[in-house]
Amino acid sequence: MSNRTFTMIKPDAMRNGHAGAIIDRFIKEGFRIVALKQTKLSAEKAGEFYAVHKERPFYGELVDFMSSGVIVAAILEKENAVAAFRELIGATNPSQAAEGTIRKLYATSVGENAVHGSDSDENAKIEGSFFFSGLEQF
Ligand code: FUP
Repeated sequence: MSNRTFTMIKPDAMRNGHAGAIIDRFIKEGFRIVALKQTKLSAEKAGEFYAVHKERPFYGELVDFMSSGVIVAAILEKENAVAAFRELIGATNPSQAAEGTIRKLYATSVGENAVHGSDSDENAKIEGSFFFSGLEQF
């Protein structure tokens, strides 16, 4: 187990002014910041990141949304990070997310759901290296 996960604060949460509160929550929940940056995905890069969803009906909207504004990308470390972080962010659809989770607090809808969290150690590694070189990870 790598104890690392990858996250993005999505364009909705950035536009709504929640980035500071969300990063503060990561730290307060015991995640150590391994890497962190603000960036913006082109439609091409967003399509590549979400290629696994290519055949899904929401793919076009997802790509448009994820390339619609700046994001914050980060690699976080904590024991059992992938599962611990998924619990912290809550269900994909904020209307089904548990009280106190980041998506319950800050997400707008299932499509514009404030944060991304890797779903496996393998994907955490792939997604982290999509955004950060080895020299940017501490
Ligand atoms: P999650 O792992 O919780 O981020 O959810 P998924 O990997 O299933 O979905 C990735 C992203 O696709 C979601 F964050 C938002 C988008 N999505 C939709 O827009 N509609 C859906 O019905 C499901 C996902």
